[in-house]
Amino acid sequence: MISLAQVVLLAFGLALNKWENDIMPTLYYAVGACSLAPHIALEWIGAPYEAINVQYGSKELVAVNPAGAVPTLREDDGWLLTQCGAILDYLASKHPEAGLSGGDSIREKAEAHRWSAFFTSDVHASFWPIFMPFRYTTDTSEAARSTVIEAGQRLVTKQFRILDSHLDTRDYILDGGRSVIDAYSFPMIRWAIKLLPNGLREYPNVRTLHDRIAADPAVQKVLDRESGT
Ligand SMILES: N[C@@H](CCC(=O)N[C@@H](CS)C(=O)NCC(=O)O)C(=O)O
Repeated sequence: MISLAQVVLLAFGLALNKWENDIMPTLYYAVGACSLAPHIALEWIGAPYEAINVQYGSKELVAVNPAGAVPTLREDDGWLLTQCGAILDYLASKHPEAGLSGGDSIREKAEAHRWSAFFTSDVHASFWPIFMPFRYTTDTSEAARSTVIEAGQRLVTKQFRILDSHLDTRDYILDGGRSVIDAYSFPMIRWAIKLLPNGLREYPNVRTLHDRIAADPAVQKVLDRESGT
């Protein structure tokens, strides 16, 4: 038999949950950055949100994220969340009705974490030497810079081979269908198109995923907003 205290606690929990779900988020993003992923996720979700274009390390950004990096998410009550993977996971959990988590079973959740970690730690990290070669060598010569960039390209290539092979039998990265993890892949696939010597030529499945995501009107809307058109 359920007690009155339990009923009150349950009602309180439900009210808290509803309140947490109803408050509006603000995304701090930079053009062309990995913040494009939560920007797309927010658009897919379709609930009200605000998106603010910021410069890396700006006063406005450092006020919400001491690292001066994007993405940063701020909820209306002042709660802040950084780290792209955490933000995507949070948004998918906050809006189960959008069906972007990739599934709720223990294994489906583990797969989502696995691929989120892959993009954060393996793919994103492989691009760093290409974006900021001067952080990876104390040699200031042009030759050293080119060598670091080439090393980064090799690292990215290794990760894209893994992704392309995974997509051989799938339309989306997670078996549960389109998810925030596809959104996570999108900015990185765009970087690869620009920064790998052969673009996506050796990764036809990644190209197909890219084209599928890029054709989505919600994604086009976000890209237009980010490019200021
Ligand atoms: N581990 C962080 C990395 C965030 C990050 O470094 N974002 C880049 C843009 S893709 C950035 O803001 N860079 C600015 C800087 O490093 O100064 C995450 O996954 O959110």
